[in-house]
Amino acid sequence: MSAPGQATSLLEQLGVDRAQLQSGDLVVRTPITGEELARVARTDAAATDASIQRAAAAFTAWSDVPGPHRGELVRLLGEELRREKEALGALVTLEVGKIAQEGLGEVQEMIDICDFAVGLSRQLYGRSIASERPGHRLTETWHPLGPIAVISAFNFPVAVWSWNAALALVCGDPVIWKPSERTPLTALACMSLLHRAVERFGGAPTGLAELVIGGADRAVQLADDPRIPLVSATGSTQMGKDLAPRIAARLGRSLLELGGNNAAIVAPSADLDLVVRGVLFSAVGTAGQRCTSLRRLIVHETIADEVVDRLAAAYRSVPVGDPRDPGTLVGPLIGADSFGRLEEAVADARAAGGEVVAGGDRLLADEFPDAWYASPTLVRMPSQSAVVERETFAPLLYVLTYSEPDEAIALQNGVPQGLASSIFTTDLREAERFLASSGSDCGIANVNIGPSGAEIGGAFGGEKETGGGRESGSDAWKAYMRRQTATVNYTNELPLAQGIVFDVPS
Ligand code: UN1
Repeated sequence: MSAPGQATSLLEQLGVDRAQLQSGDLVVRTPITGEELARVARTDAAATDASIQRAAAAFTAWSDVPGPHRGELVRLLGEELRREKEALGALVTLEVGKIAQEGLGEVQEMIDICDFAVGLSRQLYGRSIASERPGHRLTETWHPLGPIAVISAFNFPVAVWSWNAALALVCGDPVIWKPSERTPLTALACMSLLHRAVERFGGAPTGLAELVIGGADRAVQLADDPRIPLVSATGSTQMGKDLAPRIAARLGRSLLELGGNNAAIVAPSADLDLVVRGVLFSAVGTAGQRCTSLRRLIVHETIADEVVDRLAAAYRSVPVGDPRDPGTLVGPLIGADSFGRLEEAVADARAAGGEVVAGGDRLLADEFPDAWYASPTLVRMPSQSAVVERETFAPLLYVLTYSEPDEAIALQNGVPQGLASSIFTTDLREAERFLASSGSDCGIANVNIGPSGAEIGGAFGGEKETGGGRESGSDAWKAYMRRQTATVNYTNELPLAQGIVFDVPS
């Protein structure tokens, strides 16, 4: 079936109204062939304002629903996702060009976070704190926060929404979602599945989940609106730098998950079979378009030639092509711009003394003249020059060498971003040194796996220009709630804290 025909039938199966796909001003194309899939309407400023208004009204009702009942809605969403895993995964493949396995994996991430959130809905634990005053009780309670804006990127078009939405919904918060302009179809499909869950749930307020389709102007509108206490934004560092000051200017909260420039250190004791497999998945998987993709390999000088030779052989044999074909491991880049940035980075790397060991070319241009397939690219660099310090969202891996462990850690930390990192070693001391406070400065630090492909159970995010936010598992839910400290006096005395005496003379 043609890509447009396939998209139409998947969207129908997923319950998206045909009328939403035909007459809009936003043309959606598949990166697989460049063909048009649909025309979707953008949400204008007035309609966005109405969405925020509905979400604010929904908050009043939803925040009163007990947490475990809110969890029931997310449980039903998880069921809908399980039922439509294949269809939604295939739509992810069509809309962003991920291989079938990774499209399915992304939907599995959604199912996993729903399960996590259902459990969480009964565990929004506060604390009981020892009071310094006799007859007093001090507690901490987590209350719902308000409508949350979620701004997501093309590369994980559905999972990132679900990390935020599943947590926000159990925390008592409505969600206003602005997906990437490149991925409105998977967003419409998610809204339809959530709608099915809402119907089965019965009695959820209108405005609990809103969708805003648009570009940077809509993101700015959400960032500026004081009715939205938290804006959770995933995308480039530049996007974060544009939005964060606006949110801060109204003293709103932001949760930022921005660029990464993720490295793996390969120590002399490393198991090189693991290295080759781990590096391939992290560096060429998802065509290098994960924020956690491996971009820098820091190899001990004594094994650098061997590692590069083995990787170069593997790089040359990675099947690049139509991501719907089961044998394909690398699909297309999202668009021409991405390929342009890859070319530019390769040219800059060459100018800085880099040697292109594999890749760097456009592939399949005859078969798919309107799509952008790149050969996985491996470049040996003499040093960590400016081009290595910037994130290029493509299957481009720089190889650097080191001689002393401290030098490897300094290189790993010597970039502006701080998302994910890893070390391949069988030496316990080296591994622990990497994980210690003086080791990796990233939000994610792995041993004997690459930097990408995190599970939902851990907190996800990073430091420095990555923005500092944490989404998904662990206690990331606390960002979606407000903390209230309560002191209760159950005596007929009034002792003051800090022992202050404040007696009115009688
Ligand atoms: C992203 O690229 O924005 O850890 C998210 C990973 C995935 C999520 C990536 N679980 O690679």
